[in-house]
Amino acid sequence: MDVTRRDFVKATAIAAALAAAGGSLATLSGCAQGGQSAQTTTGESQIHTAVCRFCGCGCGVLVETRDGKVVSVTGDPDNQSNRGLNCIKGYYLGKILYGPDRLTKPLIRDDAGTKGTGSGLREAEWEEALDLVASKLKETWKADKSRLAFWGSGQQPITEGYLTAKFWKAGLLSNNIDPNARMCMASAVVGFMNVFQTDEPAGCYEDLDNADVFITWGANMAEAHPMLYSRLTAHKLSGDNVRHYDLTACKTRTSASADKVLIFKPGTDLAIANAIANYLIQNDKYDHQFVADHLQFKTGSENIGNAYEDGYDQSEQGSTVDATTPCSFEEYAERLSEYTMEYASELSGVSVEDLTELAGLFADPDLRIMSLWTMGVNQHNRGTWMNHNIHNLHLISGKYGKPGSTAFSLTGQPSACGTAREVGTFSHRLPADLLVANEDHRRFTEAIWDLPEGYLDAIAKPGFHTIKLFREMSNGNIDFLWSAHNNWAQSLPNLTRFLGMDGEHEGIYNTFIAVNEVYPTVTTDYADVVFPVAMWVEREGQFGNAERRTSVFEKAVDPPGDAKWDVWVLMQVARRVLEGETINGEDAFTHLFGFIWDAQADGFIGDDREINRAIWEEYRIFSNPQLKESAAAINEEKKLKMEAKQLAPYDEYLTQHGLCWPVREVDGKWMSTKWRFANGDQAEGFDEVGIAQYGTQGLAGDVSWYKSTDQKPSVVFRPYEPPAEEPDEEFPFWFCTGRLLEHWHTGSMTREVEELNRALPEALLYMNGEDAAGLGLADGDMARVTSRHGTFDIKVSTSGRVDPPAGLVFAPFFARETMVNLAVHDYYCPLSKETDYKKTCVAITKA
Ligand SMILES: Nc1nc2c(c(=O)[nH]1)N[C@H]1C(S)=C(S)[C@@H](COP(=O)(O)OP(=O)(O)OC[C@H]3O[C@@H](n4cnc5c(=O)[nH]c(N)nc54)[C@H](O)[C@@H]3O)O[C@H]1N2
Ligand SMILES: Nc1nc2c(c(=O)[nH]1)N[C@H]1C(S)=C(S)[C@@H](COP(=O)(O)OP(=O)(O)OC[C@H]3O[C@@H](n4cnc5c(=O)[nH]c(N)nc54)[C@H](O)[C@@H]3O)O[C@H]1N2
Ligand code: SF4
Ligand SMILES: [Mo]
Repeated sequence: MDVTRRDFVKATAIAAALAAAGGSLATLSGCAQGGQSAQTTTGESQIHTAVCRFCGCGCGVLVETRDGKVVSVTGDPDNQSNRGLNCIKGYYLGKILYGPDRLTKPLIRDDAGTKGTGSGLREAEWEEALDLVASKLKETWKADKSRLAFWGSGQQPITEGYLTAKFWKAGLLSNNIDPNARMCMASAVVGFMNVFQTDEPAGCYEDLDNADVFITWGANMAEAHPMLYSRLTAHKLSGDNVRHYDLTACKTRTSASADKVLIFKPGTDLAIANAIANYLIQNDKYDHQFVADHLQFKTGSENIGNAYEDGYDQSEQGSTVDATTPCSFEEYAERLSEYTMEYASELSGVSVEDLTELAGLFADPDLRIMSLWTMGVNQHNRGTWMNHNIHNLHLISGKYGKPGSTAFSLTGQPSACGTAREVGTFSHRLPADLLVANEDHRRFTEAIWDLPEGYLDAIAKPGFHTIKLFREMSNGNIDFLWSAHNNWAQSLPNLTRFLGMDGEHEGIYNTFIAVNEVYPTVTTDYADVVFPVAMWVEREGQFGNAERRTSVFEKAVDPPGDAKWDVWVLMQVARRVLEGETINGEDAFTHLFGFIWDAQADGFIGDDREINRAIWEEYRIFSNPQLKESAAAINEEKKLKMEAKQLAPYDEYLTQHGLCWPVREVDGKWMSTKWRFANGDQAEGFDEVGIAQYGTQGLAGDVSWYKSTDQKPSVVFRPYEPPAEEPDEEFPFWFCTGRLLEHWHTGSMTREVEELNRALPEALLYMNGEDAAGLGLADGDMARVTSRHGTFDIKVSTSGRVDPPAGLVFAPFFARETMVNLAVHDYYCPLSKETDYKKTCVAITKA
């Protein structure tokens, strides 16, 4: 929907102010191609509402188009997540569409021997490329369903993820589908499931405006969540003694705003959180009322080892890691008691004084504390446990579900929360938090998808999680792989193995690989077929951000050349693969997708808006919590009578510029929920409609947290256990990897934007000055970084943009010429199966 010119001028003014502070305002006059500069065109401009396709902040933006081109992008003042703010990547968003290397024709590799060489792909027509991929998929599917897979993404729009899951799970009856969010949010998800029995981030961005204390637990918000970071610093600067403690393995730009920077040894955050919890209990400073009214306590499996071996998940140790046992508060306290300040200080290197100061904050009942975390906590060999330990602290101190007091898990990708977690693109999930292993959930899903009862029993067992999938591929056990919205050949860990560069695991050369992409990447270098697709606002879609806000981005321009919408590609392949198959006596493809695709005309039944709306309305049926509970009710009433309660009708997201689920209809108006797991009266002084007044199983209007002990949030005792690798003589440095502001992940999009590329042209190894000097390395020297898993060369910097303590080095992973993941190990958290990109041990020499 178009917004008025006045709105746009307002947005531009706000954006200009913010950009001025950052030193730049991107006008996209250079965007237009084909000799048409935006400055010389005379056509009327149009404004479209959209949402940024980069980070999980999920900033709303307004996209200005003229003569079929995007000419500017500014913050959307009416999107309540960012209220007009943006960061530098936001301002240059329009330019990502027009990079010089944009893919516009399907590509086919005739000789698998050319994989990884940077050549060997030829241009082809759609028909040939689609027929080839569909025939390979069908062949594999008919021969052995365990040998095919789809790897998706938290950058896939919601309706696209939903449809992919439906094709893979109901169409192919395969659970071999997993997203890159496995490498990103899985630990947070398992944490939420264990604590709240549902995967629902609790707080919202307004907490940033209300907290007295911010604690970043290894989150580099200044580089990775810039809009939220500016909201944090704005609140801090507003006075009133707002404090920020940056707990981190290395100093980053986020440390700049901190009153205290507490550097801890990697992995010892587990002990720090436990020491604070222990302090609260020992000093009788926990919230007695909150503990008695709302919480249950548990212990879990311990000494769970590390997922080194391919067979770990099936081993006795690996298969029992999820087990928990109820315990009393006293037992929990007893287990915590070894975590004295002295013990935590000895492990972490943070002084007893500083740890006690931190504990004192949680002990003060009047302080509102907001904990924020991202990959430092999730990409952790005990990532799920560390999520628990933060929740535990906030729960026993009663600092939960109150505006300004919350444990806030930041999401990384634009739709990590919205797509990957919501619509069932994980190997163990069905849409809306449902699980393949749960019989009732399968019945419920069958009812919505109109499948015969028992149909989905064929997929009752979870498929391959990401690392299992790529280990199997490298072992030669995957014949067909399709990926979209990711660049796995650069972003996966342990690439020396997965790309067959160890001379041992060369399965990748025997796997038929199809990739949907917008630019050439390392992954397309290994592809047998590349489908060129529409990017961002070249079609309509939706993202769900870190505060559960779903926003729609409208189609603003057409894709270039022969590029097509990912959904079009999916439907074309699905139609070919499902040909001759039936469900309930009807053509299987039409049965599953007839609501958006006309088989006779072989095309969509409507425009982008209509297709998205139709998919959304089907997905929305899954979100009725009442119906989730009882399979019997579902089968009796059947889907036509199901009335979705937690998501709004599609068009509401357009008119309201995004809504946070659970969405409720109050007096005919669809309302966002700001705080989850909150008791109504804790929210006094705040907009009443912003508070979710119900627990997991309850409905809107239920004012208690949870109905029964079973449904109360769980505090689970999780001990400190050491990282998978620790520095030794041979590999004496911690190697931490991550992000910097200007680039997005593997750089495939941001390096196509001249201004961003110029601002940060190369990936550097950030070192402590003394470490560098000790190795005879000066700034600009090439270093060789070697781990037990692989090696790469990189230029050294002691500039301090990331300023590590002695013994730790940091590098970003955006540069394909500097493949840091060749050396990063692939050991994962045994509960979430998320890998630890933060703690590989390496040796460094002059190259
Ligand atoms: N500019 C930009 N922004 C992005 C992205 C991007 O590619 N570019 N990607 C987005 C995505 S998908 C994600 S997931 C986020 C990631 O956002 P972040 O997690 O904030 O960023 P990273 O650079 O991955 O992680 C660096 C942090 O890891 C911490 N760390 C290292 N070891 C440990 C440890 O043992 N324990 C703890 N607790 N912390 C540790 C460090 O202290 C440091 O603060 O960024 C999002 N935003
Ligand atoms: N060393 C190291 N590695 C990491 C991490 C780390 O901290 N350290 N973090 C991990 C994390 S948290 C994440 S989330 C992953 C991210 O890893 P990936 O998701 O694999 O990396 P991206 O570069 O985001 O890849 C997205 C791709 O989608 C393409 N694309 C853009 N628009 C579209 C579209 O509309 N359709 C399709 N089909 N494609 C499109 C882009 O060109 C881009 O190449 O990286 C992981 N890898
Ligand atoms: S990259 Fe993140 S902070 Fe920057 S504009 Fe996009 S969503 Fe907002
Ligand atoms: Mo991520």
